[in-house]
Amino acid sequence: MLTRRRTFAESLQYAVTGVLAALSGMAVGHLVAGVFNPASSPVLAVGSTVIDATPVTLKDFAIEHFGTNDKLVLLLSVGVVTVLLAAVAGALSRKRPAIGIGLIVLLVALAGAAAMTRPLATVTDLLPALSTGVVGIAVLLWLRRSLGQRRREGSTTGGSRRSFLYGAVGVTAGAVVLGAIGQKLGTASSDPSTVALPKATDPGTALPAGLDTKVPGISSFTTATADFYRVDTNLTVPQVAKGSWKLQIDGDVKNPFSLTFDELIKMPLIERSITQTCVSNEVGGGYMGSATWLGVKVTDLLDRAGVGTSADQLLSTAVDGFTISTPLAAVRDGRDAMIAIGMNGQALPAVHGFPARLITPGLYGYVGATKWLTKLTLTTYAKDQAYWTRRQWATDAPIKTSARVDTPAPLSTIKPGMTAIGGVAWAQHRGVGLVEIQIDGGAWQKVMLGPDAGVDYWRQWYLPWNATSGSHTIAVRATDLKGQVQTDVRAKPFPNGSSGIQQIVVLVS
Ligand SMILES: Nc1nc2c(c(=O)[nH]1)N[C@H]1C(S)=C(S)[C@@H](COP(=O)(O)O)O[C@H]1N2
Ligand SMILES: [Mo]
Repeated sequence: MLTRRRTFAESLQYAVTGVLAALSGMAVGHLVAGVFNPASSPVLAVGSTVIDATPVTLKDFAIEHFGTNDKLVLLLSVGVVTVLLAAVAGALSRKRPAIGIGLIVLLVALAGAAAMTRPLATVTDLLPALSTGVVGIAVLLWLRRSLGQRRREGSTTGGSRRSFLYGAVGVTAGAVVLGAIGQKLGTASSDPSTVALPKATDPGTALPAGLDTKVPGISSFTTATADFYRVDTNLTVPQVAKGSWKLQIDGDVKNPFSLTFDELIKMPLIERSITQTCVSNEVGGGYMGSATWLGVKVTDLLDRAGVGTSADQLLSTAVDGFTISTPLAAVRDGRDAMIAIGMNGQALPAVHGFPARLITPGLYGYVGATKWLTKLTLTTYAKDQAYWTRRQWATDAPIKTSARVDTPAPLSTIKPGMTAIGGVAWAQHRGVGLVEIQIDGGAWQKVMLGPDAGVDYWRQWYLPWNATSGSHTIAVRATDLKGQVQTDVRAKPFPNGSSGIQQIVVLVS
């Protein structure tokens, strides 16, 4: 009995050595990646590979388009699985050290392979995985030695138990510090907020004041940059230094060329208010935002390059190899598709694509809003496909007309009496003509519209309402300027955007 208990305690200690070896190895790998390329960090490289490999049809939209929380969940899962494997291997290595070392080698091989199969990987991307391996094995052997020593001396000696404990605490502290330094290095390499931008040569019409103060609870007319939704496939935000960045224009063009950031911002600049929407936005959802964008017209660049006759697709590539395909006809039909460098009066923040991104009014982000843009290629749909269209999302994806209730909040309880029902409606590039609401299944009634900032921008709306006690359902629908009412047919985001009418329930008491 006593020996069995002792065996268990020993296995536990060996499990701890396995976990500590894995953690310290990963921390050093993260540090090395912070110096060379943050995305090659073992956990991140494995996580990104998992994202790309997950079949679209098996996933909910939230997993397909990684929002910030989903990324955290994914990283934690990769971490937990690694720690569990390391604990098991550590425990097994009590009798057979080869098992512990074998597992570390296997994990390192996986992380290395993941890093090397990332788009644009270079040989230096192997360094984090290699250092993870070297440090992991060294720590494993070192901790084993202190355990082995202890056993020879008899486990009752407090001195050796203490030395193992100190070793373990030291390794943990070292791992935390090195990992944190790696994280800091990986995110601090460029600071967009210090970039000064020129004024627009064509500022468009100034944005009128919205209903923000008039209707409490309504979405503000301009979405603050800090509140703007973020959707991309990146686990680490690409940190692009504007000094080394270039925008290349190639493919079916007479004069391929490239521009530095300083050359780009010397071109004529337009400023436009545009509402961007993610195809993964559910009816009534928050994957959308409205901002004033500063940038260079895509057609100015295309004119300079001289587009050939074969192209029907503008294929854009991000610095990490991610691609987006945009129908060339849409880009050239007179809408203000632009290479944006500014958002709400400042340089783009890193999460929204610094130093430059594509913005195409009227199209969902996955077919027109490439962040960290570095290349525009004139090509054809027959020849080239992009990240999401290769995964069967629609090639041409205009944003569907829709409306959302912001206030009262769904399922909230409000006081009886005069209040306002309000929200936003959008029909990018067609324009919102009419918004109606329906209370408790009654007649559709016209609401008041907020100021008009052009067809590419959302419209705030509201209706004063005398709320009476009880439970009420409120539905909202928008009609575009051509008189086309939004469809009431329910659709999920895949493959070309959600549809249907939002209906909310509120309790008045
Ligand atoms: N490089 C890159 N650009 C990208 C994406 C991406 O994953 N990588 N996602 C696209 C999608 S699906 C959307 S909806 C918008 C979101 O832009 P935002 O994060 O600035 O709101 O970026 C688009 N551009
Ligand atoms: Mo999206």
